[in-house]
Amino acid sequence: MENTPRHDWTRAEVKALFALPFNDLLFKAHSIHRASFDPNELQISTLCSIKTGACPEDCKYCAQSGHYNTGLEKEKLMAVEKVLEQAREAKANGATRFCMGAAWRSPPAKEMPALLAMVQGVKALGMESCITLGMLSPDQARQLADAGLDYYNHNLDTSPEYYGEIITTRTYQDRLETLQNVRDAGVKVCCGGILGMGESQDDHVGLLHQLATLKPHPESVPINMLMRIQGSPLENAEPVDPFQFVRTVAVARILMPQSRVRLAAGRENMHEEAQALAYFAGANSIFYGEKLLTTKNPSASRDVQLLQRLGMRPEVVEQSHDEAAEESALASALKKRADESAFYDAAVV
Ligand code: SAM
Ligand code: DTB
Ligand code: SF4
Repeated sequence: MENTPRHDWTRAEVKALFALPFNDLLFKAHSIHRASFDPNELQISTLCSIKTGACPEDCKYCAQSGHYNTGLEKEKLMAVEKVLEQAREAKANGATRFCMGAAWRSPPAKEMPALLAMVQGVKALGMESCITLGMLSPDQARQLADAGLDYYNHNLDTSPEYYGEIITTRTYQDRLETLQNVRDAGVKVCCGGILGMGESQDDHVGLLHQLATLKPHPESVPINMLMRIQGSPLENAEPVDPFQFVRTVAVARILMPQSRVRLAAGRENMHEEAQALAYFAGANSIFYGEKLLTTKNPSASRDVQLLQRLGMRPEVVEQSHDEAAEESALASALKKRADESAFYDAAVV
């Protein structure tokens, strides 16, 4: 029963979940998690920055805002074939979803044909496609939907009250309108936020309350830990307590029982124990590959080792016969390590 999505959560209910003792909260979240998902399975996405830097928005956390001197080299929109080359590589490494990100306030009309070709190309590889381009008009959302786009990423980032401390060049309402345009076009929604921007626990309550009262819930909910960017206004922000991060994942899992909750940016600076707790609390999706958009992610070999130690495996996505015949680098590396440890176990017995 607790796994039927609700959209009428009150802020007081969300606050009460955060106030539960840690073990009670994790037990509740994990029980809900198990009822909807295989708890040992992770959805694997790989990111690609298709247009980098010189963004007109002033998001205080971002390496790509043109308002701050973060030392990032700006690049114009990548060629379609270059993007598809990276998608093929991501697929061979084991990603089932390819996420393309552009540093724009909204996509320029003249770039739409190339963007649509990227979405079509990723789909033709048998991968799920996700893209994030800033604000979308209803017409742009429809064009992307017609090209076969599976997910659009557009984060609310924080609570409505704290938003103005972080971004002044657009409003919360602007974000909600794009989310609605994406929904109306029939594209699945990827929407989450960032922890560690100097906000309070009440802002974590406010963010999750907003996400959990969207109807339907976002199918994908990325929870990012701030990657502190030198030269950005948040370069010295206080790190978040890892237990508060895990709590936020657990509350997201309880509020949105059918959504994929992603342990998104920030794993590079997170202990493996905290990541394992987040998976127990209900996170079941990660970004895989050495780079996020402009910052570091754990190396593939570190992730293979961690997943193997935890007995976790990538989600299997329905594929055509030919595609299924090819095993991804991630699947075979996990299998190889499993064989090696079986050998080791046999040797020490
Ligand atoms: N420009 C588009 C937009 O803002 O919607 C798309 C790209 S933007 C980089 C995508 C998301 O990445 C942001 O909404 C934010 O939540 C997340 N993000 C950006 N910089 C980050 C950082 N330094 N640490 C953690 N998350 C970050
Ligand atoms: C999301 O929530 N996190 C991703 C993706 N959606 C687009 C981006 C993380 C960016 C981290 C900072 C960087 O690499 O520049
Ligand atoms: Fe631009 Fe997106 Fe970065 Fe904000 S988060 S500065 S909109 S790239």
